[in-house]
Amino acid sequence: KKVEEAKKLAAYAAVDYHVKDNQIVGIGSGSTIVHVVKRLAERVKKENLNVFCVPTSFQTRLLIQDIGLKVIDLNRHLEIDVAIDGADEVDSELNLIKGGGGCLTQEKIVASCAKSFIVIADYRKDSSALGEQWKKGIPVEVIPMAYVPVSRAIQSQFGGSADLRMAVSKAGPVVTDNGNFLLDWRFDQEHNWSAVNTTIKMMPGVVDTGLFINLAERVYFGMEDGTVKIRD
Ligand code: DER
Repeated sequence: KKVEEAKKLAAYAAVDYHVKDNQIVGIGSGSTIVHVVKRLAERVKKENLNVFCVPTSFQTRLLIQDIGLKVIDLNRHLEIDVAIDGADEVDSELNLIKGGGGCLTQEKIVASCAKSFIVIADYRKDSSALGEQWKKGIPVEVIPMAYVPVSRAIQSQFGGSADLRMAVSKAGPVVTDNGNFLLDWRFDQEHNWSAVNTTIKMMPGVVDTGLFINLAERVYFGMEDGTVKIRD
């Protein structure tokens, strides 16, 4: 499938250009990074690399363990050399919407701890403004008891609608790896995303937002024609 091939292209480019021996590598979550884990395991085996991986979710922890890569956690006061992660959408200033997979909080922590944060995405995420292609809104992780006041605060301050993310294969709301709820804020106009991010982050009860501002250093887009487009 075209999209899957595009994800693979982006993932391989990022792993091949950015991962070196004796590094600590942050591994994001979602479907695109599955190709990162596969490629990384291939290179570790072929080149006998010494690499430790920092997971950003239960999903990624299991992926890393199952393929035989070495896991290490942030509590080992370590420096992450490079973090590689997917995105739901990328704009022209490298602002990201993330959290489609509900793992934004640990992803943002790892991305912020990394010397270099590299994003990989297929061509569907390649936008000039947020909201152009991604219509599921901006995820906001909230402490469960606060989801109503936070939802109201976002809506009254910025408009749109912030709805509790309900689970599909579980009764009730989605619960994150951190034991929290998620709101998906479907915005209806352009905003200054840095200001929005700061304001929402300050709302009592908010854990983090899916707006990744000034974090990504480079994005590799896997394109429909089999090429890789780089945006710095
Ligand atoms: O949930 C997340 O933050 C994921 O990284 C998401 O942004 C990208 O997921 P995908 O690679 O499955 O599109």
